[in-house]
Amino acid sequence: MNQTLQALYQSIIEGDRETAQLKVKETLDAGLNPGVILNESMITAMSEVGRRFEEGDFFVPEMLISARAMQAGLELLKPFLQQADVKSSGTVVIGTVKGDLHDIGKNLVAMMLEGAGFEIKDLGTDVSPGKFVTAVRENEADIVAMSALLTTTMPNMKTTVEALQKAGLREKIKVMIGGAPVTEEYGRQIGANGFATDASRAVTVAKSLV
Ligand code: B1M
Repeated sequence: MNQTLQALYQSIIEGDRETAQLKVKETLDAGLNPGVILNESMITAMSEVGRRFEEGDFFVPEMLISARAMQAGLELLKPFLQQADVKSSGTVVIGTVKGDLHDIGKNLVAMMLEGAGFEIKDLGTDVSPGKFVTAVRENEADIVAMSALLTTTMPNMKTTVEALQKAGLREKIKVMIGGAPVTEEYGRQIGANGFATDASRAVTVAKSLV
């Protein structure tokens, strides 16, 4: 990792928003690829935060300030991650499932889908199955995209698929899922139409669904 990427990585771990933004600017000015900045420095930093949390070196407040620094950096990176002049590819209702407050991955997926021409209706975090159903109906969505970061909230993806079925919407909508603990196999089990491991693959999957 070069020095500026290393400094960006460090600023996210330390939860230093100003430095994170400054370092994103510097890496962009130096002509580094936005995907490299995101994956090799920023996402790697969040993985390290998770590792420290598991080891008991970090607690929830540290995770939270790191997340804020990450979000601040992402704000600046956003226009560079998105493609220009793309036409509407369909409407996506996206959210993190009920009980789950993690939104960085979901925001990245939303950002990349928007950049690829999808209309995005972002429901935020802790989204109940009923709220997904209402939003799908109101927005005449083509895809419902669910994110989960906790093994305990993953089952709410299944509950949401069941709620769509009950509402008579399941045949009209494609369901796409992702998030660190989510697997392709789990997607098959709950009858999802698509699964992606990261935000750029999410774009490929979404395009293949519409
Ligand atoms: Co929490 N957290 N957290 N956390 N957190 C994890 C997820 C954890 C793995 C940490 C650990 O123990 N190593 C662990 C989960 C363990 C498990 O269930 N197996 C955990 C825990 C336990 C918790 C709490 C329970 C802690 C507590 O309170 N004791 C609590 C739960 C709160 C709740 O949700 N109800 C909690 C809270 C938090 C904060 C609020 C402090 C904060 C979130 C802030 C925020 O999001 N605004 C936080 C953070 C920051 C993390 C870690 C460190 C980082 C997550 C992140 O943003 N990663 C995380 C550790 C880790 O992931 N290694 C951890 C970067 C992001 C870009 O990656 O979200 O995976 P990710 O998204 C990826 C892919 O997964 C994919 O694309 C993205 C990249 O391109 N993707 C999709 C995501 N959604 C997709 C949807 C798609 C397709 C792809 O299609 C629809």
